[in-house]
Amino acid sequence: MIGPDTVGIAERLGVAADTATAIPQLAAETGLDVDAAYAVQTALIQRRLDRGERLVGLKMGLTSKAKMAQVGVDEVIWGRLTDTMRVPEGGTLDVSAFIHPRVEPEVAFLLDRLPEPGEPVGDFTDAVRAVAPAIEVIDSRYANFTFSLPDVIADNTSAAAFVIGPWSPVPDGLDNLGVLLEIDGRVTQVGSTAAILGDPRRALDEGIRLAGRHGVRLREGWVFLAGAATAAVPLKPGTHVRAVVENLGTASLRASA
Ligand code: OOG
Ligand code: MG
Repeated sequence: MIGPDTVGIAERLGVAADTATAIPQLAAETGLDVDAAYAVQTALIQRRLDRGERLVGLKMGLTSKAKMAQVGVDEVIWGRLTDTMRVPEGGTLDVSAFIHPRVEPEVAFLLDRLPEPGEPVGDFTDAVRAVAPAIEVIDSRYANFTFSLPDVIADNTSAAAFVIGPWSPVPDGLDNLGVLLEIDGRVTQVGSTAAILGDPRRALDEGIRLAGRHGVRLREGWVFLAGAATAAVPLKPGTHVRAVVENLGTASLRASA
């Protein structure tokens, strides 16, 4: 039997993103399982690297029950971040470049020296230089923001853009900081970093382990998004979004009108 057409599927997803045009789900039709879906994700990222983008980090997805329930997929997943996805703190995002963008509040880690593959992270503060509040913008390339597990993995876990707020040294009590998402000054989501696998530090262990299975090693200097602590909300044109993490401060962005 011939396997799925990895590059062809990546091209469909890449064009959907480039043209902000939703496509139907494709995993069932093309016979993608989880491993094949990560191969598609690799090809989709290669397409970005081929046009000059740089890998700058890794993001985790579905590390909280709120997120799993929102999208109906209950496995932890990971995707890649490139330099062009980063929006400066307080910057404006051109929402017309996206299909149906959503925002979610996250915690980011700035990676330091990481252990050899297969070895556990010993001291978290050796592996992570700093932490920051963050906003992730996700934009599923699938119609109605609806997908299966292999579909969302192939689509680089809906990654679209991200904002990182100010970096701080790793604070005490990182496993239970309050998290808010505000739109135009109104609180729309409330959570805690405890929602992220019980402790967001666990997201790093999972990222190292799961990405390692596919030959991807996290690098010093990379940004790591641990996953949203709350459900995501639609990003509407002309709005101002803030993610507030207790003791860490705020990440913010403006959606173009
Ligand atoms: C998948 C990406 C999930 C998170 O933080 O849980 C994610 C999606 O919801 O479309 O980024
Ligand atoms: Mg996310």
